[in-house]
Amino acid sequence: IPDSLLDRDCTTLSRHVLQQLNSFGADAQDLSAIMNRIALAGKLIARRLSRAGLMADVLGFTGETNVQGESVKKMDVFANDVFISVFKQSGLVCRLASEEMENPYYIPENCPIGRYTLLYDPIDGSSNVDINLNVGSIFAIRQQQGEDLDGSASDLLTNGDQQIAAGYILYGPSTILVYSLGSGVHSFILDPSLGEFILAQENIRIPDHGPIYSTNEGNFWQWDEPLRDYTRYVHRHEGYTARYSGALVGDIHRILMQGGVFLYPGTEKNPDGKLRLLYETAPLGFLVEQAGGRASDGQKRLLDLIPAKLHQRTPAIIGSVEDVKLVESFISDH
Ligand code: AHM
Ligand code: MG
Repeated sequence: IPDSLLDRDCTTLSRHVLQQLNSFGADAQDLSAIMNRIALAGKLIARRLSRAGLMADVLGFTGETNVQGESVKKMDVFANDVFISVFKQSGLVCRLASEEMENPYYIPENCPIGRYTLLYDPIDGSSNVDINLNVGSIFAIRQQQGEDLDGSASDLLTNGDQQIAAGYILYGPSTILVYSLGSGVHSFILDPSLGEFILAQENIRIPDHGPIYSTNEGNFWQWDEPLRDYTRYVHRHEGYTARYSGALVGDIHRILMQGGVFLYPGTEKNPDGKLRLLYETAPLGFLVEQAGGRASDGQKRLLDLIPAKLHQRTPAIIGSVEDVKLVESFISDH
C-alpha cells in the first residue's frame, strides 16, 4: 500500500504524551487527558477554518470589542468557546484563562478537584483569517495553587517556570501541534483522514543562529534607539532575511525550524509592546527554551517575569541563542 504512514512507526500524540509522562507518576493520566482535550480543540478549530469562506459565520467581525480593546472576530469567539466546551466535562480543569475573556472562566463542577488551569489564546493572529493565511492557538497548563475562593486568580501571577506544559497549534497548509512537557519539544501533524495527530519530529533543536529576523518594521520610529541600531546592523550585514506574517505562531514556528529571532519590542506608545505574557510569550518562551533557544524581554529572561495582571503585556525577543543575545547586547550597551 503506498501509504507513507506505514513507513513510519506512526506514533500518535496520545501515545507520545503517555510516554513523556512516565516520570509524572500519579498526575500522568490527568495531564494526558488534558493534552488529548487540547488536541480535540485543535481539530475542531482546524475543521472550521478549513471551511472558512464556504460557511456563513466563519469570517468577519462580531461587532464587539474585547478586554484588550481589539475588535472581536467570529473565529475568536468560536475558538474560545471550543476550548471551554471541550474542557467543561473534563473534570480536570477548574479554570480557563484566555485572551478573549476579561476574567478566567470557572467550571464550578470541576472545582476543587480540577487541579489545573488552562491558559490560551484561541486564535492568535486573527487578522490572517479573512485572507486565508495561517493562524494559531497557543496554550499553557499550570497547576492551580489553592482554591482561588475570591475568584481573583492571583495565583496565576507567577513566573513562567510554573508552566507544566505549553505548546501551539499552527493552522497552515497542514495543522501542526507542537508541545513540551518540560523534556524537549515535539511536533505532530494532523492527518485529517484519521483525525489523529501523528508524530513528525521529536526533540526539535533550534539552531544557535539563523538567518531570519521577524518583526513589524513599520514600528521602526516607535522603537527605542537600541532596537533601531540592531535593525540597522541587520540591514548592513549579509545573511539576514526578513519574514513577518503578523501571526505569532507561524513566525515562531519558522524560527524554531530555521533559526533566527522574533522581536516585538515596546514602542513609545506601548512600552510593554503588544504581546501578552501569560498565554502568548511565556508559553512560546517555554517551548523555545526547551528547544535550546532563548526568550527575553530584552533585558530579563521572559520566564522570570512576574505579571502584575492576567492580561499583562511584555516586550518579547525570542529565538536562537546567539541572535537573541545579539539583540540584548544592543540594549545593554546603550
Ligand atoms: P491577536 O492575538 O489579537 O491576533 O494579536 C497578536 C498578534 C500576533 O500574532 C502577532 O505577532 C502580532 O499580533 C502582530 O501585531 P502587529 O500587527 O502590530 O505587527
Ligand atoms: Mg494573540
